[in-house]
Amino acid sequence: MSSRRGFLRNILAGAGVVATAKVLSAQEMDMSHGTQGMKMKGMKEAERSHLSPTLVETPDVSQLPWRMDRNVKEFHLIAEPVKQEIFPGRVVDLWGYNGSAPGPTIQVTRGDRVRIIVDNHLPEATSMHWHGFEIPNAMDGAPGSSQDPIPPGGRFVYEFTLHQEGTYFYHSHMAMQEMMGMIGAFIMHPKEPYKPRADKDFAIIMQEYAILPNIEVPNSMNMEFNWLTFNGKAGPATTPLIVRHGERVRIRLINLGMDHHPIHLHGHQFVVTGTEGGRQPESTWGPGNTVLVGVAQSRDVEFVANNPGDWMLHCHLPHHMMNQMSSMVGPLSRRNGMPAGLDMERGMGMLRQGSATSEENGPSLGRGMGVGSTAEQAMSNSPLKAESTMQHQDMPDMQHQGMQLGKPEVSKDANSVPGFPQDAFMEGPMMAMDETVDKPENFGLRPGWSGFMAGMMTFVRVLPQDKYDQIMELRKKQEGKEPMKMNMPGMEHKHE
Ligand SMILES: [Cu+2]
Repeated sequence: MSSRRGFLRNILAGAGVVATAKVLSAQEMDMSHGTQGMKMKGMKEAERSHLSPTLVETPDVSQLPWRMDRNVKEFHLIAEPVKQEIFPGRVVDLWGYNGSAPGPTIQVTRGDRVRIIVDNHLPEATSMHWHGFEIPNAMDGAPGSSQDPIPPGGRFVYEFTLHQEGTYFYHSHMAMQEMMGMIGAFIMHPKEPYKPRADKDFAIIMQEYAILPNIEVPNSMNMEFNWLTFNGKAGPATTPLIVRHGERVRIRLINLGMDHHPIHLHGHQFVVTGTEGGRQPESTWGPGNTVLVGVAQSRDVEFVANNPGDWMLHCHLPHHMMNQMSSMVGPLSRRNGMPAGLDMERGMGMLRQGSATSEENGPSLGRGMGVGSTAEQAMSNSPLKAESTMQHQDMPDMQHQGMQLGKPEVSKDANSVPGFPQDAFMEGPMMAMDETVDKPENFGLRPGWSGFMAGMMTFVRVLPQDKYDQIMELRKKQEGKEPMKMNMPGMEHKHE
């Protein structure tokens, strides 16, 4: 998020009017890292007025600041490897932008002239595509056709004028890099807010990863996934959306991955007001509570938060409501483990070491279904003993993650019931980690809530004024200690 003022100066010095379809080598760039944030101009004044659209919050993801260069809004994105904690204790190696995956959110207004300096700090070439933008072909970021890929250490400066409005995004146009996390939201605001004006506006990017417990690198070639994230976090590490009772809320859902996600909201009907193509005519707004967000699509939903309470917002694919699913089934739910038959690596095609495209791992990875594979742990499939299943010593893996280790309630004859267990040991009290994921936005949730939140799950918390104020107060206090990611200097969100 630093502004790298040194080389911005370089760029700007010779720039004047920038027709900057040029890749710079590392040597041409002054890599001195100025750390002062770019001055936010324009946005604060705009935010003061109710005549302006509400700024979009992206919980758990920062906002990308900009500087004005005469009439051009200048942004700076750095494609780079990142270490990201997607879940308490689970730090993984992703590729993203400016320190996170998804990368920081860009917000502009229709009509803006925008310059985006993209530096490639990856060990291989990349490209930056502006998804759905109607801009000159040379700015499209299609590697090999509209431009040369940006080499490692290189830079490409994009510049264009935006005449669209809606929920857009930027992403690497190298397919495997997309699966390492390389996407970010790009919100184009209208000059005047839509009517009725949204009081709260949020964006959530959905991603999925395949990562074995003993490795930190996602397998980008995999076709099944065990970590599902909203804005780079798996539940219960996701940050709830906080709204006041009675407010009009917009949620922008963005999907770029291998799966489609039916996103469901509890307690409210909403209307779909926008797609990746921008605002939809009001005549198309039929009520619903689940919206399918397909790959490469975005969907805006709007509703009046007229029903107080803590409402789940989640992908409704059952396996997308779980964390590290396959690997936890064994150790957690079966005292004597899962049956041998197919080891998880082969079943899910995950990496032990190296890269998915290496000679050893490459061609058949994720597709091999051979017999005679080993178990993930040496274990047999003996029946569960309902009364003694969840001994703490049976779950060494879980203890360090700060779980509360409660005991699930099961009936005495549970094992005589065909199909048991299903969720008994997959979610519930023993998965709770309220304290570990404690943050202002979780304040006042029902104790033990976190044991039932996983994967692509979060809350829309529709709060009465006093409770809302309490959380905003806590948030302010916390901001004093460590900067909240959604805020930046000069871009305060209104919490009045
Ligand atoms: Cu899903």
